[in-house]
Amino acid sequence: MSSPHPRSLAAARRLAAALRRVGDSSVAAEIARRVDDLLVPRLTTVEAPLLVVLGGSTGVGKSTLLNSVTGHRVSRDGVLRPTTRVPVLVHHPQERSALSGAGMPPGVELCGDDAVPAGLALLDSPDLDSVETHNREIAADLILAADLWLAVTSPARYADAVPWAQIRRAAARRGPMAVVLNRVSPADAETVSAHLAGLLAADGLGEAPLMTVTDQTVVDGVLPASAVAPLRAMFEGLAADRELRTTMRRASAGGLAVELAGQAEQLAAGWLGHDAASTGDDVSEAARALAREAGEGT
Ligand SMILES: Nc1nc2c(ncn2[C@@H]2O[C@H](COP(=O)(O)OP(=O)(O)OP(=O)(O)O)[C@@H](O)[C@H]2O)c(=O)[nH]1
Ligand SMILES: [Mg+2]
Repeated sequence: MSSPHPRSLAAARRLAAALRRVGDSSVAAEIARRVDDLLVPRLTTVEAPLLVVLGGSTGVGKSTLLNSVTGHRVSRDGVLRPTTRVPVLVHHPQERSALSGAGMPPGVELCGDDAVPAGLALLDSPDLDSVETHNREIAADLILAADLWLAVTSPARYADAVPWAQIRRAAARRGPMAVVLNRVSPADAETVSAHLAGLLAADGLGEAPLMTVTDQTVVDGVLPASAVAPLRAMFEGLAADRELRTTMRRASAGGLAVELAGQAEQLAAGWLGHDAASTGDDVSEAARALAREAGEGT
């Protein structure tokens, strides 16, 4: 068993307590909730199933990819946009209890499926740039909760401002990330993939692995197994490597700690010179302590 991280854990709890003392700030309460529900479990359950989130614009084929990886329709795909309304978390049936208390985002529909390798939980998200307010509201929690963010995009969408902003947000949270260029025609695959790789590198994201899935006929919601073989191989590789998963979950926790500490500091900075200044000092000090512990290797 890997040990928990007593100093980061204590710093996280101290920040949540300082935020709760603030009183009637809904932003402070929201950050405290995320510390308690998303960060603390990541610090205490490093060996829980790795949360892999498929994120991206509506219609890029997230649900179809997930269904294709399992080989059957687990998450509803469709032509009506947006199709996925609630995050669907697909996991190995024997790991359901390991998911409780492991920092999964709120409001997910759990679905056990033998085709998901143990050690991973795959989350099909609603489109995160949605016209639907509710979808946009859960987007932030999903980005924060992901142990591995799979940014799914397509030749039609990858250069658009909104999906790109989402890739940047996920990168800013400093957790492990990979990019899937989906639905690309075999003839264009090389050119489009090189262009996307160039854009990622220009944004400092050149280290994120980039995978290409070519456009093929969908039958009963599923692409041919060969189309998603690289994705499936990545999942199986992660499932087989417990040490790598633990390292990724630690990296995810570290990135999340720095992100939430930054949000808390920003909030406290707004109180300087006001009545809440001394409460703000507590929050700010607790946030800096958490960022320091996280920076020293969660
Ligand atoms: N021809 C073809 N159609 C695809 C492919 N991938 C997805 N589709 C179709 O595109 C439509 C949208 O796919 P979904 O998987 O529902 O997309 P999504 O990203 O989950 O969309 P939301 O849930 O709305 O966010 C469906 O009708 C799919 O059958 C592909 O590789 N080739
Ligand atoms: Mg979907």
